[in-house]
Amino acid sequence: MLLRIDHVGIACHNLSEKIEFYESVFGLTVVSREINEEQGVREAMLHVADGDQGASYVQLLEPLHPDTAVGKFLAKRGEGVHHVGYGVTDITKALEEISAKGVRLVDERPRHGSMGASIAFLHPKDIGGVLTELVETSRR
Ligand code: V0V
Ligand code: CO
Repeated sequence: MLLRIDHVGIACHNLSEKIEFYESVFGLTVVSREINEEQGVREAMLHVADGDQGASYVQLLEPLHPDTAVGKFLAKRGEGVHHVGYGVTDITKALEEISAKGVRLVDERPRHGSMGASIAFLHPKDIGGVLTELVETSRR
């Protein structure tokens, strides 16, 4: 069901500073920078590698407001890994299958994600404390 790791989402206070850090330490390149109002984030995707099943990225996330998913996470835990995003072929089918196994879905239906992808989150409390995202890419 899971094709690859699409991205690792990392919460930070200052997106521009964190981008510079990843560029200078790892030599990564920003391939997309977006504001997603629905998710309450300003985010950047930095390309890591290409594989048979598609590319993988680091996603840096800065909250638009304190009262957002990432804002609350930063207040509680500070900067660090926020979620793991896995590539799937058919996100609607994957959500049905996962839900049938008793895992709580944060999103019953896919939402709008970075670079035109369809995304949906699974509840961290049902995945051993890891906020998990499914990603169906459009064209990457
Ligand atoms: C919260 N919790 C987490 C967590 N966030 N555990 C692991 N990883 C995280 N990232 C825990 C938290 O410590 C609490 O546990 C419990 O869940 C409830 O948290 P809360 O602070 O009361 O917050 P809630 O319940 O209001 O919201 C938690 C959920 C929320 C997961 C439902 O963060 C959410 O809807 N996330 C999905 C949307 C999202 O994260 N968007 C930003 C990325 P204790 O302390 O009670 O034990 S957008 C993105 O990735 C995009 C656009 C993309 O990839 O394209
Ligand atoms: Co993400």
